[in-house]
Amino acid sequence: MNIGIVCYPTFGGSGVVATELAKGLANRGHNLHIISYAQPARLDSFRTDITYHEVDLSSYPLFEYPPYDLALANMMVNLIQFAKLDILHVHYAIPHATSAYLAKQILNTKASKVPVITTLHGTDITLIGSDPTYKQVVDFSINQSDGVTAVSEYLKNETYRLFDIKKEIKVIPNFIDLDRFKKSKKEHFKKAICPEGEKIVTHVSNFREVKRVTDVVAAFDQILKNGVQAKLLMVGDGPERAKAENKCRELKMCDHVRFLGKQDQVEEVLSVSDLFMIPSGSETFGLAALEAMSCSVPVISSNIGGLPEVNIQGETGYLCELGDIECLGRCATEILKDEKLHARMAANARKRAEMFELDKIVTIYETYYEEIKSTL
Ligand code: GMT
Repeated sequence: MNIGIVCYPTFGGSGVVATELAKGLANRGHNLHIISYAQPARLDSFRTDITYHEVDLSSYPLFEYPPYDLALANMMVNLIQFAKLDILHVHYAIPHATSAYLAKQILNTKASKVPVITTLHGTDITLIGSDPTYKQVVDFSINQSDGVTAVSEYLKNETYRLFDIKKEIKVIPNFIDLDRFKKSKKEHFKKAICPEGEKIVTHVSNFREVKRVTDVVAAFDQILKNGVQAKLLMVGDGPERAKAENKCRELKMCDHVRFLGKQDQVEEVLSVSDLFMIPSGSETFGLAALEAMSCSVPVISSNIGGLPEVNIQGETGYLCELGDIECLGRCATEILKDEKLHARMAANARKRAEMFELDKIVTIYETYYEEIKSTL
């Protein structure tokens, strides 16, 4: 099949899932076209079976806000016609599903058709998508897609709750490359960070407010106060980083915390980690938790959104109520102090991650493409 994938190019969430899906589909012999406003972070090497198309935003004196949605729709029309796309799969509803609808309308006038599939990822539904500024358009555009998928049961239910969706939403969870995300020996790295053999607690995110990075620092302070020799690795960057840094100054424990910034090879950091902490205020899936689990790292997460579908209470880690720092610190301490418990949870985490294995999930997408194509 010739498959068009539209996504955001950013490091986090939907852009990563879309690009890894494109690679997985290309590995099965499909021809992929990735459309975005910049080269996706995970599209890092040349391949003859994946073509990247950058949406060109011509500037014009009248355009204080250049109309990206229109430029994107125009590119969709061109690719559907000239690259003969069999499927157009858009990731994140805003504005991709809307541009796809417009492209379909234009193609109707040219007696040309392509099925459009929209994958809902998270804030396109739970936050910005349901904001009154966009809600009517998002609702309409999702209903106009030929197929709709969501990355968790939670997100599916939230979409039905927040919008008036007439379509059936299929849950296709996010996935993981088990060969890339596995525990590997990085002893030199561990030794450099923890010369005294301290435990490593890791957090990875884009440091937006929703990630509650100051909760990570506060919970880590509890771990230290509970007598665990440990270091905290904060991976990523974003608007809340300064607050997190201030928090560790305020708690006078900056010597135990390292802010590593954005890291391409996050699996190397996870390989030396003993525990992963993700206390988010909203998370429809929690890909970062799955990446940690795939590297055999137990997870302490908040008990919200799609996280309980990934991190299983008492098996792969623990879940705490939102903002319950005492619980986060206590549960983390329990795992870090008990070697047997840690080993059991680490093994369970990897086993759980195997259920989200890339190839398995790519097959589900492939089958879904065929199913939607056959309904047109
Ligand atoms: O909102 C974000 O953090 C980015 C967002 C995205 O769509 O790019 O992430 C969401 O999608 C990820 C991939 O499906 C999920 O793993 C994240 O849980 C989800 N984030 C939120 O719901 C906050």
